[in-house]
Amino acid sequence: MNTKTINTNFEKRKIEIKNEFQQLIEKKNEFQSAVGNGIFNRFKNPVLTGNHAPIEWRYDLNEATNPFLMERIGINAAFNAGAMKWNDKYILVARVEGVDRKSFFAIAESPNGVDNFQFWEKPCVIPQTEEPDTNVYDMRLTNHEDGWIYGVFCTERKDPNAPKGDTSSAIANAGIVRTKDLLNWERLPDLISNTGQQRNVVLHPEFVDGKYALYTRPQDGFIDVGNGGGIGLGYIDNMQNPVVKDEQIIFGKQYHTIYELKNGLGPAPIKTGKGWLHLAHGVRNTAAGLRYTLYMFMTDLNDISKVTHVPAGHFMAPEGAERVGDVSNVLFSNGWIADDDGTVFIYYASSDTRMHVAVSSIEKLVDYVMNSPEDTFISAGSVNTIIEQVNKNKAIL
Ligand code: M1P
Repeated sequence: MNTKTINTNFEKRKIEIKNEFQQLIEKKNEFQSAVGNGIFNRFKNPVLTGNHAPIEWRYDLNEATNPFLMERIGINAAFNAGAMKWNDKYILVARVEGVDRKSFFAIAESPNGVDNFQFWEKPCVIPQTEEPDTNVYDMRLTNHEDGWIYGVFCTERKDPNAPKGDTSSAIANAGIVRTKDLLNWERLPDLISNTGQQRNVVLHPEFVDGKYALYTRPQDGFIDVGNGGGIGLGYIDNMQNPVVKDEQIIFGKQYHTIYELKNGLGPAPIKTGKGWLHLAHGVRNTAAGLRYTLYMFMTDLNDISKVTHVPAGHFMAPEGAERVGDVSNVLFSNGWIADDDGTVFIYYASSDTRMHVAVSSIEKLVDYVMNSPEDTFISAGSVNTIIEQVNKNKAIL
C-alpha cells in the first residue's frame, strides 16, 4: 500500500464519519403517536446518545498519529441530564459516560428542545474538593432566586472503610457547584447531612424563610437504602457551608407502590398557580431486577413540606426500545423545562443509556396531578376506582 492510498482512505473515512455524525445531529424528531394519552407526547428519536459526542472528543484527527482513523476515546452513553433554558436555547447538562466507566458532565443545546442537540466544544470542568470525586453524575440544575445557577450532583468515592479486597463499596454524597454562565463552575463544599449517604439531592429554586431548601434522599449504604430511600427536605443557611438541618422525610417509600424500594426526586419543581409540580422516580424490585418509573406529585405553594396530590402509579414507564440498555427497565429524569407559553419539555433517560423528550404543558400536568385518582393501596380499591368512573360515564351517556 503506498502513501497515496493511505491518504485517500484516511480522508475518505474522515468524510464518512463526519457525514454520519451530521445526519445523526440533524435528524428531525416527531411525535411518536398523534393520539397519545392526553397527558404528554413522547418523541420518536432519542435526543442525545453517546454517538452525539463530538468527533473531536473521540478521534485523533492527525493522520500521522492515527493512520487508521480509529476511535481513540469511546463514549458509552449520554443520559440523566439536568435541563434549563439559556439564551433562548434548550440546554441539557448530560451525564456522559466514557467506556472507562467514568461519568462527566457536558452541555448540549438545541434550538427547539426536541432535536438538533449538539454538544458544546468541550465537557464541563468541575473543580475538585480536597478529596477528588471518583465519579460524578445526575446533575440537577436550579436557577435560584439568589442569582446563581446551582448544579447539585452525586459525587462517588471509594469507601475508605471497605474491607481489604472489597473493590466496589462506595460512598455517595451531594456535590455542589454554581455558575453564572454555564462555562465557569465554582465548586462549593459537599453537602453535610447526618442521615447517611445521599443521592438525588435537589435545590428548591426559592428561599424558604430566608434559607435554602434542599430535597434529599438519604440512604444507609451506596446500594442499600436501608431505612432511608424516601424524599427528604432540609434547610441550609449558607451554600458555602452546606450543613443540612431539620431534614425530614416528606414523602417516603410505601409498600406495594411503584416507590416501594426507593423514592427519589427528579428535577427542581415547577411553580404553578395551584402548587409545586414535582417529577420523581420510584423503584420497585421484581424477579427481573429493579424497575425505575417516573411519577408526579404536588406540594403546597405555601408549605413545600406538604404533599397535596399524588396520582396513583407511574406517569411514565419504559416502553419498547427504552426498556433495554446498560441498566435495563429504567426511566430516570432529572431535567425538565417549562417555557413561557406553558409548554413543558420532559427530558428523561432510558435504561442508563440515552436521553429522550416528551412534551406536555403546565395546564395538562396540573390537571393530571390534581384530578387523577390516588392509590388506594389495595386491589379492591383499584376496582372501586374503575367502577366509580364507569358509573360516572354511564350517567352522562
Ligand atoms: O441505574 C439506575 C439509577 O441508579 C441510581 O439512582 P438511585 O440512587 O435513585 O437508585 C443512579 O446511579 C442513577 O444515575 C441511575 O440512573
